[in-house]
Amino acid sequence: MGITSKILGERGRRQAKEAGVDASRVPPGQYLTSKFPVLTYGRVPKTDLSSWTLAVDGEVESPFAVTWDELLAMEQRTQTVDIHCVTRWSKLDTTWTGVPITAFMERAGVRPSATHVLAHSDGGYTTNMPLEVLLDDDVMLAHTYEGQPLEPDHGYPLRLLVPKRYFWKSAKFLRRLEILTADRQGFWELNGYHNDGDPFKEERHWF
Ligand SMILES: Nc1nc2c(c(=O)[nH]1)N[C@H]1C(S)=C(S)[C@@H](COP(=O)(O)O)O[C@H]1N2
Ligand SMILES: [Mo]
Repeated sequence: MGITSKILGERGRRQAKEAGVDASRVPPGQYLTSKFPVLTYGRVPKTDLSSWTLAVDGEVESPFAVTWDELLAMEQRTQTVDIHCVTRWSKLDTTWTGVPITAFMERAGVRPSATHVLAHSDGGYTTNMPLEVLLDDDVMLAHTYEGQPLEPDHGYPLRLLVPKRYFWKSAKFLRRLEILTADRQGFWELNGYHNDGDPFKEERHWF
């Protein structure tokens, strides 16, 4: 852990203590914010729900795509999690509603040879992770934030939510999950961000 992280890490944990929450929830080098900063590379897509689909393909038995109505007819869950951006802000107790990823992936039938996923967004953004990270029980396809549909800037109509990784892995405007037999890096991973991105291990950059 570098000196910057030591100072900022103390800041976030101090903020947590002042707020009366468990300081160990704040990863090293992070500070807490009650704002919701926006980080989008490129433009925010305009989405027509009547033609929108979410596809899963690649190393699965049954590739499929769901329409918006089909997605809303699947199992729904609301959960409250902490999110951590690599630019050092963390936000505690954010509440999201959507489809648990396990419920969605069950229908596809992941082949035993599958190891990784590349998430594809409208506009070309991508991000990768091992299947075991994708299939964690707190990962969801989120369409609602704090009881409201996602704002366009925050990923409308649907984003991946991967609470245990830095927030760049939570692909906004999600359109496709490509299941792979080997790792393939996504947009930020190819541009210097760490492949794994665990905030508690401070896996920010490759260098
Ligand atoms: N499609 C898409 N998803 C994305 C991004 C992006 O540029 N495009 N940025 C990522 C990054 S770097 C972060 S920190 C979060 C930011 O989400 P927010 O704008 O809702 O805070 O979205 C992630 N998902
Ligand atoms: Mo980010």
